[in-house]
Amino acid sequence: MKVFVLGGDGFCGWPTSLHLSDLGHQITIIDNLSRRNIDNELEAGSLTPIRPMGTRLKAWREERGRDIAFYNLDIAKNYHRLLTLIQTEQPDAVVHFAEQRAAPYSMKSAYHKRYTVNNNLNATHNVLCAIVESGLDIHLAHLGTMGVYGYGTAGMKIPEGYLPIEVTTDDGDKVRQEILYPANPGSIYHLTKTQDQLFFAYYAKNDGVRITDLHQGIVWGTNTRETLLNEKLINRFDYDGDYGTVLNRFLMQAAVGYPLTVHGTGGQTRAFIHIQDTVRCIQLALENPPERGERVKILNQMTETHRVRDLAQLVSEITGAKIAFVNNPRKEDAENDLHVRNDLFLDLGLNPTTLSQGLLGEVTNIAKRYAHRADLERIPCTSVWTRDQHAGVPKPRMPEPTS
Ligand code: NAD
Ligand code: USQ
Repeated sequence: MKVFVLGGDGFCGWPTSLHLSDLGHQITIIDNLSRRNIDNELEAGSLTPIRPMGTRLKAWREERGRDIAFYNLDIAKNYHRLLTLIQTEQPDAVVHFAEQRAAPYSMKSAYHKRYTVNNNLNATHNVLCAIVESGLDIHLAHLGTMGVYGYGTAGMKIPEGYLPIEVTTDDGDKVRQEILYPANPGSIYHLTKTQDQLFFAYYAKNDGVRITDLHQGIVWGTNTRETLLNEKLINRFDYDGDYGTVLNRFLMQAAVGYPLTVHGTGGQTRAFIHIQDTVRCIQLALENPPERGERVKILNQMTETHRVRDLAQLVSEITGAKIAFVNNPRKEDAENDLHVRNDLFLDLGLNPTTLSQGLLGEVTNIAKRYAHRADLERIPCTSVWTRDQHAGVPKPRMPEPTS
């Protein structure tokens, strides 16, 4: 298969590109390197020493004898370059990772909200428009988020995208339907993903575009079988207050002796998936596309759910790290239960990597190994959700590092 990987320099996109290339697919990465520029803006960086794209691709060629093409372009802005690439290369599938993906970054200021909306919505819409304009029957696989659902239910498991409902007509008849699960975003970033869903529903209905939307949980871990082949292929590991996600942050904090920063009571329950399973899920999604004219295929790409304070406890038990309960900089429920269906991927053969299998290795092989690269000043989450917080009341209380 010829596959375009949009956002192929990122945390999920890079290991996915290698995995698909290793399976024999012909890969083209398109990425404007905006994530690396945001690192410059935030004066932060990956805990792991990620190499420039040219070095990465050369190392992959040396390891596996396979070429991956790379184009540096902004898919939210350079529509005609994107269209021309699609027309000339004629990919069978496009995997779309190319969005601003951090909730805290999206809430930092009006600039960051507007950037996230402009970037993410235009990126997604340009891809859809270009697929239609090319006239090709391309399968689009998009990385969405569990956060489109919000994180609670009325006591049922969150279904895979669609909610069965029954309405009573004016004549008293009962009509059954399936509708998109009601969107309930918790940040401007998550909001863009809920809007993406409407683009997809429309283009599937109007133009018969074959679309898979993968509602992914929080990805943890760093490396995959392919990125482990050579240190020059290493994947990124974000730990800063904007881009670091909770479990990887806890692992890194434990490694540098920084108390684990649990927001509020840590009662937030979230869905998780290991990066190795992410790349396998993308493979499975590409191997099982929807039919032309079918509604958007939505799969929940997660393998387990955990409460944040339980994760902190687990990491603390493994490492001896202290736990600090800090003021929550976000506007979110203090406590929630989360039950999610993920039967579709399990039925396709996903064999999940569980926290219990992978956690210790991640602490030792990555967090401790690269701890010397950490900048502890980048750890606190300084992005806040509301105007009152922006006005300075109350400011998040951050723990003092212990070493
Ligand atoms: P990332 O920021 O590491 O990677 C995104 C990549 O897209 C970056 O390399 C960036 O430079 C590129 N990009 C962004 N805007 C672009 C544009 N306009 N044109 C070209 N390239 C652009 O993020 P990630 O963690 O790899 O996430 C990838 C996708 O998966 C995102 O859409 C995210 O919403 C989704 N997702 C991620 C997680 C997670 O925990 N990391 C969880 C659920 C869903
Ligand atoms: N949290 C802490 N301490 C920290 C960091 C986070 O307690 O140091 C808490 C947050 O308050 C939140 C939870 O942990 O309740 C998750 O935060 P996160 O930063 O790990 O994840 P989130 O902001 O939801 O975003 C991440 C990815 C995003 C993806 C999403 C999937 O950055 O791209 O869409 O996970 S999901 O959470 O399922 O919506």
